[in-house]
Amino acid sequence: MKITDIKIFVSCPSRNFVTVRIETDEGLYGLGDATLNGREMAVVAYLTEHIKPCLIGRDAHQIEDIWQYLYKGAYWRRGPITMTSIAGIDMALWDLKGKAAGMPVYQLLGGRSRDKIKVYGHANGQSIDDTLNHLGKHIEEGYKAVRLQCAIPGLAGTYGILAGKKDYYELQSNRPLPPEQPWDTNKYLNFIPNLFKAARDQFGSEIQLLHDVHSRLTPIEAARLGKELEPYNLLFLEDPIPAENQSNYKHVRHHTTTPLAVGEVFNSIWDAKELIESHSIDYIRSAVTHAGGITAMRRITDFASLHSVRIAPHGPPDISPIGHAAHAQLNTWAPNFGIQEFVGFGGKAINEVFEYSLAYADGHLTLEDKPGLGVDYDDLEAKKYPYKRSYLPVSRLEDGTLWDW
Ligand code: GCO
Ligand code: MG
Repeated sequence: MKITDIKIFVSCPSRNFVTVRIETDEGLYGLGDATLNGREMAVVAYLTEHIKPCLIGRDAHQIEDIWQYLYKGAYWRRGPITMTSIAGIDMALWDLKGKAAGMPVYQLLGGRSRDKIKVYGHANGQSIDDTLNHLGKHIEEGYKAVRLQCAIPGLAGTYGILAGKKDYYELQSNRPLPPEQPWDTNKYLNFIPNLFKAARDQFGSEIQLLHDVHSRLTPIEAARLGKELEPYNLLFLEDPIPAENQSNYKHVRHHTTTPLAVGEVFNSIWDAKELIESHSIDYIRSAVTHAGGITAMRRITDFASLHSVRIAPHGPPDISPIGHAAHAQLNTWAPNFGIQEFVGFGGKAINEVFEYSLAYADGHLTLEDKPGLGVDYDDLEAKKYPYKRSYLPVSRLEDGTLWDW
């Protein structure tokens, strides 16, 4: 099965998505997600200029060799642009192999380990009451696990909180430059335990709760937060500190029994190696789309399982339905699957452009058995939704100092 063409599409049916379509001489095509939020066009350039010309004419069945060729053969290894580009190609090749075999990708990985995929949703609000109302709605919809984020009193704007039902992405549509948000660690640390205390007081101990720090703390501050949240029994505390310094997680770990999760910005197994080997974390949150595809995530998953670490793949709205489908395939197989982040697919336009065989019910996703990833992409329909330049916000302290993500 020879690769005859590789098409790269960018569209914005509510969010920017980069979609890879590998075409073959057997008439089959494979689809992959290569979306990197805020850096979409850099990935498009890498795919168009540096990957596509090298792959035309190769055997699409040689997934491993193509992965090694693009990773080891590049000389300049790793990095988000390279690894997201490799991910788009790798996913499309797995999709193709599944279609050629007439089997869903999870069968090729080793078969089904579970019937359905447990997910966690997001409850946000401008106040504790607001956030708890949103949590209540999730519980009514059957969610067994929910992430809680709340606007921090005294801070004008908090990331991850929908202000008047708009997020940072929509807010910047008339001014496509990185928005800026204030940050104050003291206000944050003083407030967050109250949110979780109120949630447990109102909803009891059954519902699993999570929280995302977005890497804003130092190790000792994260240790304090972890300790203060212990009475509220979190499923995990996500990205408490930046992870360039993997050994920093040991400090957090040694001070608290709150489980820790990290990895959404990682782009290779090397970013997580020490964290996993030293058992400094409980969940690895790398995404198929950003960590080099299914081939790479299968390795990360196996490596993590040796150290009692479970996978909890990053599942934000800025990963396309193709990336979510790849996660569903991986999660159906992975013996050490933990939980999948899932906030739904942003509306009508997405469903006109993408087809996917995933359905939410009662706190879980179920995957319909279809060959490959079980997805499709309508490139003509997608033309109605052209790319819009857009950025994630940056954080600054009150005095103007640029702060960590
Ligand atoms: C999450 C994330 C997202 C990211 C976003 C970046 O846990 O879902 O932290 O909110 O910030 O996906 O592109
Ligand atoms: Mg996160």
